[in-house]
Amino acid sequence: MEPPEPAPDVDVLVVGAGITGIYQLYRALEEGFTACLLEAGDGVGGTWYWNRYPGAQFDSESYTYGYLFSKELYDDWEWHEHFAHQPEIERYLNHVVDRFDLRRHIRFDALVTAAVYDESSGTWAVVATDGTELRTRFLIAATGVLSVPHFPDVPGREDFRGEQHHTGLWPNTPVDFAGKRVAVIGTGSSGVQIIPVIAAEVAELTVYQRTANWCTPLNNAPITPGQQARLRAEFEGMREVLNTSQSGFLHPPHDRAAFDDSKEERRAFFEKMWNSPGFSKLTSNYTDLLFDGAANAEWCSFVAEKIRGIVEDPEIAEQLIPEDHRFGEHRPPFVTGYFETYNRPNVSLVDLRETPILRMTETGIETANGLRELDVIVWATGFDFGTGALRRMGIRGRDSIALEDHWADGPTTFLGVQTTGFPNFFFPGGPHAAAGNNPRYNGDQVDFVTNTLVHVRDHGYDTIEVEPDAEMRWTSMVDKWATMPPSFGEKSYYFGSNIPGKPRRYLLNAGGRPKLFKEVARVRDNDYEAFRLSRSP
Ligand code: NA7
Repeated sequence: MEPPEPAPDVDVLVVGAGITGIYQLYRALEEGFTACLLEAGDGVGGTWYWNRYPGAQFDSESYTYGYLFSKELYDDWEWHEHFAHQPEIERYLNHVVDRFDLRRHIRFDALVTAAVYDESSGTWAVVATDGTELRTRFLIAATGVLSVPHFPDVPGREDFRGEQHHTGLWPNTPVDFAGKRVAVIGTGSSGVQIIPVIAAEVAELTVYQRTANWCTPLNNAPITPGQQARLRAEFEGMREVLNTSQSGFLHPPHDRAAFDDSKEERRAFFEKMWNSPGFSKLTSNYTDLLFDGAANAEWCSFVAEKIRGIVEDPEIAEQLIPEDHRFGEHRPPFVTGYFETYNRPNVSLVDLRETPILRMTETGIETANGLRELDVIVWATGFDFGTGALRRMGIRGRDSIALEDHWADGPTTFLGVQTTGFPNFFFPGGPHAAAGNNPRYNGDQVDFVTNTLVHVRDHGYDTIEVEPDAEMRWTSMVDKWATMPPSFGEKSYYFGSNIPGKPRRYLLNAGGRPKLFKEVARVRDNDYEAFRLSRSP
């Protein structure tokens, strides 16, 4: 007699306790699946667990980033700032996990090292570093797009005898900067958040910048009691906007193109944008900002003028003004007191295009200008975006295909949640989802995945795998929109260009949420014909 098929231990195994994974665990349990979550860290939060560096904070409004699935949850949590800092975010995510009694389903310090599909039973065998060995029917990787820190390959990095920390792997115990000689390498969103916060504490701060970014003010503030009351009263309306808006923000889109306005009107509008919160500079700016080079240049020259007005040393000001890309081509960082930091006598800027890092030594960093001695080095050098974690999890699909081989030329997906050859495997919050306020569209994906699992179960199926033509349709859409306008952002991490040797493929979905909504409706209306559904033998 044949041995019995290996039976799954759980219906759903989620990997990663970030904002997407927590929601996925909640939804799976709510629908009556047995579920377990494996998390590499020793606490919940994902991105908001690992990025605990000084100054780490949202640049989406707190109440638009948090969960919206429960009015009770919304009502019993009060955010203190329009853009919350990491400690408050981590407290919030712990609160959610405890409020919905999710913690008992989570195993911490459990980094997944292998997940192998067994074709005969339609199940996945998953192994993690805590000794976990579990068989699951459905494997859902909610491992995030910004979860594998990137360390540039600088000669001598191991020789440095001081402290070194990556912003995305920040220690749980406080780092003492007082009176130290500190370097920050990288001036993306993380670098420009930490720089102004530690500058007052350190003896000397040296910023190593390769590419200047179009930084604009975050314009954060505490939430006043009156605003708190309005946020409570207007919850339903706000949720409706956030659940349907293209970008997942509350900022209303503008209705005018840049040259519809006179020079004076444009200036006044740009001033208003400069003083508006966070991403509104992108989402509420002139309608042609990203499509008309001349409109973009107008805004950039306004921002450049602002930088010149803040930074006292004209040479440093010029170094801080981007020359090689337009606004919005790279993910725009939002700042508080960043440019002002360069007016401090203990802060200096090294332009790596003029003087690249040659090597690190036991005592510091050496460029063509000589050796700078340091006590602490902060790597704010970004992440292996989009596919980094998925390619490192030991995922083996049908016929033992490795996911990293399947995606050797870049990811191919359907809706950013499934890929051919990997039945019963989903990755909401991964590549090709949408673009904008991340939790909103990742939440859309979790809802889609959960509804799909319910469909599979309720129709008596065991396995689900996307059809190749559906995957091709979605991936072609992603690739097509990625080049509109042509070459826009090609040198950003959105295309994987920050990682040597990584295929240059667009890793977000510039078609955005509207494409996601449309395709989800099509799946539903066509009875899941985008997928092959089957029963185990
Ligand atoms: P980013 O935005 O990828 O920024 C990384 C920074 O590190 C950026 O300034 C890079 O310069 C710099 N970098 C990367 N490699 C090197 C080397 N080899 N030498 C010098 N400088 C280097 O990462 P963040 O952590 O700041 O932000 C990631 C996301 O977190 C952000 O988009 C938000 O969603 C929150 P480059 O531009 O490549 O020349």
